[in-house]
Amino acid sequence: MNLEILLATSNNHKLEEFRRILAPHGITLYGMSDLNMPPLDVDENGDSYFKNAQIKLLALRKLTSLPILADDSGLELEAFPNLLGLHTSRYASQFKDQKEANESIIKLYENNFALKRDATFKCALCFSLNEGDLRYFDGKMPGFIAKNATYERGFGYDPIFISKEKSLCVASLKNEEKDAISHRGKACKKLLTYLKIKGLIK
Ligand code: ITT
Repeated sequence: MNLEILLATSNNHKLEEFRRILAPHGITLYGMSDLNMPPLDVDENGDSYFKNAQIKLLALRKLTSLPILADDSGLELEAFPNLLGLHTSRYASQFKDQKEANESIIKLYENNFALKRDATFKCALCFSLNEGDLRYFDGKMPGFIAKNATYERGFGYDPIFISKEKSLCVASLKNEEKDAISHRGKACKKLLTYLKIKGLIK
């Protein structure tokens, strides 16, 4: 039994993570370029991660009859509640590259020992089997902002995020270790349970 799904994202790191999480369950995930679709061009102006995931998904719903999955995710900083969150990817776009964005976050905490370093990665998934069908799943990963960045694996803000569960930087975890505890991995677990109940995967 094989289920084919189109992933509504322009972020290849997300595509890679979803593929490694979903492939063992008999799911073939297509990126938009696999279907010769141009990159997503949508205004992510929803007031929640779920709404933004839905916006990405609905931009493609009329273009394919395949089931579609969309992810909206972000990093929330307890000490700076309005800085990232829904604007997480926009925040990085004002810097030369992601590394510079990561360093800017580390600097926020330097010399300010009173600031709480608590942070949470959040992921909202929107899934549509066909037109008219929309389901939502979410996951989160609690942790802390690191004092120094670690560049080994992962992407985005992984190098500056310490997982509470593992007490290690997420960028130093093996792929399967990240997927077992990550916001995306946890949301995918809920999606997989739903797909099993629907009889779409074993
Ligand atoms: P799409 O909208 O095309 O899916 P995007 O990268 O813009 O791609 P988001 O709007 O959901 O996606 O932005 C989420 C940002 O949060 C993303 O660009 C990363 O910088 C960061 N992020 C999300 N999940 C992450 C993870 O597992 N590890 C590190 N950073 C992550």
